[in-house]
Amino acid sequence: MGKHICILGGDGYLGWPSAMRFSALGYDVTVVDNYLRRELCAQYGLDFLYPVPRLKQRVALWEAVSGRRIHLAELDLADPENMRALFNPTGYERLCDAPWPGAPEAVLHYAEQPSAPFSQRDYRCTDLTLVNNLRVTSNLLCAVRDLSPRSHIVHIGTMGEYGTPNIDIEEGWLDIAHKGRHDRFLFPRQGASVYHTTKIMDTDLMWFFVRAWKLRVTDLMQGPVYGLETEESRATPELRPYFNYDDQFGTVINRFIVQAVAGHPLTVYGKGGQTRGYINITDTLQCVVAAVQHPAQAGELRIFNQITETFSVRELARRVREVGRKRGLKVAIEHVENPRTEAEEHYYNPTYQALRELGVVPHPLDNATLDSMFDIVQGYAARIHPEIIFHPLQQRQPREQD
Ligand code: USQ
Repeated sequence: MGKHICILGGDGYLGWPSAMRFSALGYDVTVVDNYLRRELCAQYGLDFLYPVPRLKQRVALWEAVSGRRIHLAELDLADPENMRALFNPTGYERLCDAPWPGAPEAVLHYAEQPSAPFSQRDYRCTDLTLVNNLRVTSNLLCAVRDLSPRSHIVHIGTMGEYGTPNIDIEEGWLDIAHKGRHDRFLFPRQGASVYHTTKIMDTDLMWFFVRAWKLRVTDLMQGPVYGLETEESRATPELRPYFNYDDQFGTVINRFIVQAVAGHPLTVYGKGGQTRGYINITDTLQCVVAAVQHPAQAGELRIFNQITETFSVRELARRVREVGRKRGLKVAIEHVENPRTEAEEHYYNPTYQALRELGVVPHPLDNATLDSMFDIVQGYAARIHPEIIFHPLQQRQPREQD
């Protein structure tokens, strides 16, 4: 097999930066996307902070700045025939209009609806999230089993699969002693949203396929990501990943910076003791490269916790306020009623060593990083729509009755 990597969900916040990174490293990269997230954002009026060209243009721009070609297929992977065509030379050549680069060494799977609040906004959003996420994962597993069993699947999972248990969180697995006997199981999972629950189901499905057909799979349990610039996007702003700051698709650090720039109070949900593991987008790229370059064995479901450090949202708000104030902005913090169902004060102590052992060098969040994010976001201040920053009434929580 050559160094071909297929990136499912290649238009996304992480998909496109990953495509450029692997291309820069000399891989033959194929990106696949049906623009689901873009279309959902357009349909619900959730504009990106800045315009982001569609993949065809980005692929051409990347070729112009790097001299390297990324192959593109615009198609819906929830259709099993589309997924299967990607792993077949004739199907691939028809879809990508490019010669078959050989079976992929790795398939990076980002092709899922990624938002927790969106997944339970109403019954249609729940249906879309469940059907899309589970079908794409299942289609991928079947296609790899049947057509490309040596390809290494690297799936983006989430730390939210574990929830916030009152014990330390291990990297995916837990050794249990019960009535004098011992065994090893997946670490107990308890998602706080429909979206997180689809990721738990993905893990179960992948574990079954690994046991039954000896596939090789890495599941990366990632925390909320922040940032909007990677080494490759510095060539031109049109290569930046898209950036949401709304309360459906925006992640919290990105949102707080936009709020500070817009003069909107930083929206800490509830008490603000919710603690998560955070990671810079550039560290995410290091992690996925490390996972691909050190593949799982046949018959192994390998799970890594992909975070750099932990913060409560209260602490994050204070960090963003401090940097914003140094820049002369008036930044306030407001504890708003929590639109989510989650513990607001809890124990949180995850392990996250395995990726470091593979050579990942973490970059903790510092004021310089926040400052560089402010620099970019302030350039687009005129494009911020305050009305999409916080709209709790649009959301429907599971505890409500019809
Ligand atoms: N939060 C606030 N104020 C806000 C937005 C969020 O206090 O304005 C809080 C949330 O209630 C939550 C925490 O900040 O406790 C993180 O929220 P988030 O929106 O940044 O992240 P989340 O919804 O958990 O989801 C994001 C990505 C998802 C990924 C997940 C990793 O959208 O795709 O899987 O981060 S994790 O959180 O570890 O599950």
